[in-house]
Amino acid sequence: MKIALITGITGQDGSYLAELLLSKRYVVHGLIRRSSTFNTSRIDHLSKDPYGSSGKLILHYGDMTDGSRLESLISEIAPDEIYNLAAQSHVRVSFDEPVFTGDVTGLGTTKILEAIRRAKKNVKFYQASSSEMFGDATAPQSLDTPFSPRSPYAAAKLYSHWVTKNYREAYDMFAVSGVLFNHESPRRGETFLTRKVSRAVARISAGLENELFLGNLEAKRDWGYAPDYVVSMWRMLQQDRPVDHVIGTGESSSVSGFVETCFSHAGLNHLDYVKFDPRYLRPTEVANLQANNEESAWILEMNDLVRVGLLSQIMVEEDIKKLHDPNHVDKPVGNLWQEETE
Ligand code: NAP
Ligand code: G4F
Repeated sequence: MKIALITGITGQDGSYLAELLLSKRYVVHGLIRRSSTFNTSRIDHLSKDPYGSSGKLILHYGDMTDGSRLESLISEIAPDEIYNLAAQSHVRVSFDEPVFTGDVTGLGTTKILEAIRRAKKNVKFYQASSSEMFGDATAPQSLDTPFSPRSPYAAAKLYSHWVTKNYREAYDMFAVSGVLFNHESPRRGETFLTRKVSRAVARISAGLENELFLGNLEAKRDWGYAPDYVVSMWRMLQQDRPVDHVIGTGESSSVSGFVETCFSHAGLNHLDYVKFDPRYLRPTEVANLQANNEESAWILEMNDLVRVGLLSQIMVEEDIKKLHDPNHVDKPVGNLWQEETE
C-alpha cells in the first residue's frame, strides 16, 4: 500500500484527492488544524469507506506555520507522496491578511521541502501552484508566460512555485508544481464566486433570499471541475520524471456569464437579483485567466473534462439538494473520475 500525506485535506481539493487515493487503496494521512468548531465536514463521509477499498484515512493535528510539527510528522509517517494543498487560498482575503498569507501559502511550502530534505527519504512532492501567478499577462497563459502576481496570495504562491523548482534542481528531489487554473465543485468554499452564486440561486429559488451582492462582473476565468484536477495531481506524481504542468480547460468565461447561466438553471433572470457591492472589489484585479495547455493536455484527456456549462448545472443542483438535506455530499462525476476510481 502506498502512503500519502495531504496538507489541506479539509479543503475542496483535499477532500476529492483523499477520496481518489482511498479508492486506489492508499493509506492517506491528512493534516488538519485544531478549530473550536468542526472543520471536517468535507471528509467525514470518507470514514465510511465509500469505495470499499479498505484504504485508511488517518488525521493529524498540525499547522503550516509550525515547521517542527511538519518535520516530525513527515519523519513519523514516511510518506511516498506529499500533496501540499494547504493555503490561505482566498485572493481578496490576502489583501487583508498579507503577512499571514505569506507565512502559510509561501513559507509553509519551504517548511515541508526542508522536512523532506532532512528526512533523506525518496518522497514525491506536489505543490498546488496557481494561475493567479500570471496576473494580467496576456491570455492564454502557459509555462512560457512571464509571471506577474497581482495579490499577496499570488506573490506567496509564486514564492512556493520557485522554491519547489529550486529544491528539485538543488537536491535532485521529485518536486513538481501543477499551475492550476480555477476549479470548482459543490464542495467549493461558500465565499468563492462560483459557490457564492450557486448557493444564492438555490436559496433564492426556495424563497429564502432575494438579493445577491457581487463585485467585479467583468473578469474572466478558466473554470474547470475540481475532481478532474485532483486526477491531474495524482497523475503528475506517477510520472518517471518531475515535470511542471499547467492545468486548465483552455476556455475562459466572464463572471457575468457564469452568473447568468446559474440563474437560468433555476429558471430565474439574474438581473432581478444581482446587486453591486464595492466591498467585493480587489485593490488589484486579474482580468483574464485562460490556460494554454497544449504541452500539458496529455496529463488530462481534454475531451473528457467537465466544462463550465455542466459545472454550473451540477453546482446549482447540488446546492438545491443541500437545502433539503444539509448532510448531503455530492458524488464526483465525469469520465476522468470514473476511469481513475473504477
Ligand atoms: P481551500 O478549499 O481553501 O482549502 C485550503 C486548505 O488549507 C483547507 O484544508 C484549510 O484548512 C487548509 N489550511 C489553511 N491554512 C492552513 C494552515 N495554516 N495550516 C494547515 N492547513 C491550513 O482550497 P482548495 O480550493 O481546495 O485549493 C487547494 C490548493 O490549491 C490551495 O493551495 C489553493 O491555493 C490551490 N489552488 C486552488 C485553485 C482553485 O481554483 N481551487 C486554483 C489554483 C490553486 P481549514 O479547512 O481548516 O480552513
Ligand atoms: O472565486 P474567486 O474569489 O476566485 P479567484 O480570485 O479567481 O481565485 C481562485 O482561483 C485561483 C486560480 O486562478 C486560485 F489560486 C485561488 O486560490 C482561488 O481558488 O473570484 C473569481 C472572480 C474574481 O475576478 C473576483 O473579483 O470573481 C470576481 N468576483 C466578483 N464578485 C467575486 C465576487 N469573487 C468573490 N469571491 N466574491 C464576490 O462577491
